Amino acid sequence: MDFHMGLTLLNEFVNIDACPITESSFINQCKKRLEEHGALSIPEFLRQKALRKLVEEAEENQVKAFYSSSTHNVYLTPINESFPDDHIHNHQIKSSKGCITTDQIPENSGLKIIYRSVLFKNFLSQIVQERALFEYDDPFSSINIHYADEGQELGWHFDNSSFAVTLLLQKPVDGGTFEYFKNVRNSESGDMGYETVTEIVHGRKKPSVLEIQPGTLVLFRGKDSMHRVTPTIGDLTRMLVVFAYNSKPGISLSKSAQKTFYGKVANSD
Ligand SMILES: O=C(O)CCC(=O)C(=O)O
Ligand SMILES: [Fe+2]
Repeated sequence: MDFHMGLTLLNEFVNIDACPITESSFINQCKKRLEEHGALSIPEFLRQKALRKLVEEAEENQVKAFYSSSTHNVYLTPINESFPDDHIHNHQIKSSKGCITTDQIPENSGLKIIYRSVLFKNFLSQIVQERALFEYDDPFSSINIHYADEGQELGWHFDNSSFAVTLLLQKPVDGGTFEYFKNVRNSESGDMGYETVTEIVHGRKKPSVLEIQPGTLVLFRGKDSMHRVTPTIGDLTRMLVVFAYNSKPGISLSKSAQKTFYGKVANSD
């Protein structure tokens, strides 16, 4: 597909006038904001009509969602017996949500058009400074929709991936707030940030809050920035799309992770 066809197709779903993702001044502005704040939100990224359609699709598919709850530490790593039980490394936190996978999203969905768009991938790769971005090789992990019903939350954690891309479809009546602290640990140097993590987990520090309305695109560096989503309040489900990319082709989520996150494992050779 050439540039103009690609842009015309994307323009059906994305508000290109307000978010000119192929223009270098817009790209540079986004890059700077991500570097400064560790998070970047682009409001009104989705067109109103596209948003309404995607909410409808997500609602229809909610019955297929795999609901799970887990306890984990903030690093999403196993308990380390060499630390005392009360060490922050072993502090257990609760998370729960529903999730549907790429294969459960319609082939003609705007989500697949956006996710696979070369122009969108170029936009992201320039902001996060990767040479190129690739979809997952397994049929589940590239695009997920997360559902958080009343009382469900994501506890404090660091992500395994170096950046995350999300798109909020539906905001609850209250709660469901994305809170974060920039650069709490340094995964490259191995600094675990235990002191700051302890302060945060015990509620002794005031987090930054990302204001997100439905239709907002968010880019986030969650590997070193600790974050959480507060419990949903009220009977309107929080619905959020996660676009996941790799910096190399041919990567699948491990079978054990597929089982944990999706409650199923894809056939593979
Ligand atoms: O729901 C969100 O806004 C963030 C999700 C998140 O942090 C994650 O999936 O790791
Ligand atoms: Fe996260």
